[in-house]
Amino acid sequence: ILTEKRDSTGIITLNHAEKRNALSETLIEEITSALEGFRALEIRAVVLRAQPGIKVWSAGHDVNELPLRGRDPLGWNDPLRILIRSIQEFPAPVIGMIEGSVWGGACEVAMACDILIATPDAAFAITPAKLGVPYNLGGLMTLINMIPLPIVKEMLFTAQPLPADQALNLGIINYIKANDEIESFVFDMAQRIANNSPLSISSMKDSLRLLSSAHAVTPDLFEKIQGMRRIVYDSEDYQEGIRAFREKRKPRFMGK
Ligand code: YXS
Repeated sequence: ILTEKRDSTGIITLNHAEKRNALSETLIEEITSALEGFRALEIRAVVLRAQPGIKVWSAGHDVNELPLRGRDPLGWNDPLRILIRSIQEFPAPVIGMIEGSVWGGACEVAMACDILIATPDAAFAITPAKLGVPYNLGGLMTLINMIPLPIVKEMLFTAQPLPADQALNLGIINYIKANDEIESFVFDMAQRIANNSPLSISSMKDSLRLLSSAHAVTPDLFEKIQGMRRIVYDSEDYQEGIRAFREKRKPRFMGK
């Protein structure tokens, strides 16, 4: 990643284009430690972006780091989960500046941002079904807090990209701006945020996080869901999804 401080705004630029900014443990650790550094500097707005003009904002979880059979690929301490929480718990607003396509877990990273501004070519594809991955409860919570349920279902079940104009119509992203306008638009908004009360904003951001995740899940319900998910990540289909990705071929899911 590249990091930059511009007045009270901190900028994180994903910078591993040769691997399409796949969210490896290393890349995620760089992002989370940059956020920790920004917290110490009392940064008042963060911009999370990729290199200008990029075709793929992020290809999502690094598939080569997905555990093979028998382990939850999206457990509490897995890097992607740590990244999502570090964005959601950062005391200042995080603006996702999206150019290009966003895949898999990177869609959830985008949806964990507080405000999303995208270029017309941006698109969002949530792809666990393409790999045979059972998305986790917290991750689904992030998605349904940002996306209307019928659209979340369409995105999860088809694994097809949702284009920026459709995302704007649905209120998933705040603005679409042309490539040559988006940077100044995003930084102007970051500056407006930085000029307001950081204490007020931080308390409201965290209150909204707590309110939006306040869903009663009984122990039975939780264990039922975990049991269902375990059947999936223990399945042949889960292994087939990862194998197919590595062999650069279409997966053949047999439902077992
Ligand atoms: O073959 P080399 O070594 O050059 O590397 C290739 C790809 O293997 C690598 N790469 C990735 N490596 C690990 N994890 C990834 N997700 C990943 N994506 C790409 O980057 C190099 C260039 O990739 P290539 O040749 O395919 O680039 P392209 O421009 O032709 O196509 C760009 C994409 C993004 C359309 C294509 O790379 C792609 O479809 N990537 C996978 C997108 C995806 O399905 N992501 C979901 C990952 S799983 C996840 O996020 C969650 C666990 S979940 O499944 O629950 O959503």
